[in-house]
Amino acid sequence: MSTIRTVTSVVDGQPVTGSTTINSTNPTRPGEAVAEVSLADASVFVGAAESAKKAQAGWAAVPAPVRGRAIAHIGRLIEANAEALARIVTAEIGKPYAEALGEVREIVDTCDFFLGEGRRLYGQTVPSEMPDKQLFTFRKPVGTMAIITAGNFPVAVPSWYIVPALLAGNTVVWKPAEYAAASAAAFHDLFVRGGGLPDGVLNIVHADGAATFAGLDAALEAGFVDKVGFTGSSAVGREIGALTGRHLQTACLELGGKNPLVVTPSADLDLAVEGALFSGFGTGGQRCTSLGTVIVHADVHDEFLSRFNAAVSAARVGDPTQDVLMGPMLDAKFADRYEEYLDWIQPHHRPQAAIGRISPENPRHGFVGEVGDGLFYHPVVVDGVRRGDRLFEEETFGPIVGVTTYHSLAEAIDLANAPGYGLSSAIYTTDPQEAFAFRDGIGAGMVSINNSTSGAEAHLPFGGNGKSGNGSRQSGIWVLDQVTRWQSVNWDFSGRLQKAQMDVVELVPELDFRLDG
Ligand code: UN1
Repeated sequence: MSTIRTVTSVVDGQPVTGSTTINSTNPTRPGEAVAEVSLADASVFVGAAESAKKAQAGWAAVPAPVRGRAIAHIGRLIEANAEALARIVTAEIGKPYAEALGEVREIVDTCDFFLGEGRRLYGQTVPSEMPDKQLFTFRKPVGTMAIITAGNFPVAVPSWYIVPALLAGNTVVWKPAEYAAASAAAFHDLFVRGGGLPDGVLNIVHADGAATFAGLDAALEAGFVDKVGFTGSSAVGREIGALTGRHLQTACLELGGKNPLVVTPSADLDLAVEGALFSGFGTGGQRCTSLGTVIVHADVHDEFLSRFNAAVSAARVGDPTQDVLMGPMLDAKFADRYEEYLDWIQPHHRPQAAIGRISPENPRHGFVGEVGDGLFYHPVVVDGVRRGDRLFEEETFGPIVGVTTYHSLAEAIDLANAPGYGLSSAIYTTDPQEAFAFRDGIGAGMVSINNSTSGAEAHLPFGGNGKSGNGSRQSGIWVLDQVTRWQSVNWDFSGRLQKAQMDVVELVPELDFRLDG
């Protein structure tokens, strides 16, 4: 029996109670509250941004190697609390425990990567076109960052923003998903304590979408927010992009995906099935990198489908504290929306097995644990999806995978790009020419060859194109361009004004010169 936590916003180191309270519930047993969450209104968000703004100069003045040590300590504290944090994640969003532990590992990996960056944060020395003059570049923190994250990766994805943001000398207001508030509160506690962070450096605000948007708008207007990071749906991403655009800012947007997985005739079919199973149904299909559509060559369609169906039917579904591939939906909101996606199945589609909510009337063979009123759904494979179908064109966050066929690789690439997202993609092939042609033709920011669409490593650029984002990249050295801005410096020590492009010495070439013969 888990304890019910009380979760409030924390602004400038102080708990702030809001005007309404909701429960964050356990999707395995929705009657069970994991946390009582006090939701703040827009003014608390603005206050948090103001407190971050006030704390920023002080934090930036802490030498970068010392901030790197803080990141190192955060990583060690997370590691020491890994099981407890993973248990909260499993209880709150139903992520299978092994995956939840992997998610916590991703925070540690991110800290391990960035702890050394405190001793690098390199700028460049650049030659000048004039004598006695030197050029330099410096990375400067962007200032205060508002980070708004989804709850499907309630602790790993926030760390992708917050670790490099803090390392680079920014302060933060973080708005996590309401249904993952206990995981977020635990993360916040570990970061503040592990990093020895001064008050105001990492503020957390629990609020609903409307209050967050209004608060963000006002905080941008007041000049308290210099950069926004958002992970969530493409629809909300557009709104955030429009809002920040009006303030001449580019948000870091990590949005949805309709991630394709191409199975070529040369593919190792069992490997492709394993990849499709994990990409489609790991995390209940609720990753931004989850598989949308399998695009399988007509010659291997039947064989692939029969092996995929066998794998889906044998997959362990149920209690996320046990060894399962798939637990419940994250939250009732996602279960409701998923039911709408199931309505997109049309007469020309061929669902391969039972669909809908798992219950005594609609049972899943081999279900692990008790279904009760848990938000458990059948994993669904729908053959025969095609262009123009909502199931083919739009993200369907949840355990549903479409299957379609192709005849030439060019057609497969065309189908893979057609929905207009561009986050992740995969091809299963043993032919290097196919692999390279796919890499070249696919619009996605991430390409897997003989691996799942999901499961990116924490130090490679992560991000998408098209409806999946605005081209920003997270993770590794690439995220530094989100959390810092380049400053150019030119230092003239000649003692006179040297004018660029004008006071430049010319060496006179003999361009008419030709060799004899
Ligand atoms: C997300 O769903 O927002 O690559 C992130 C993956 C994970 C991260 C997913 N490492 O699937």
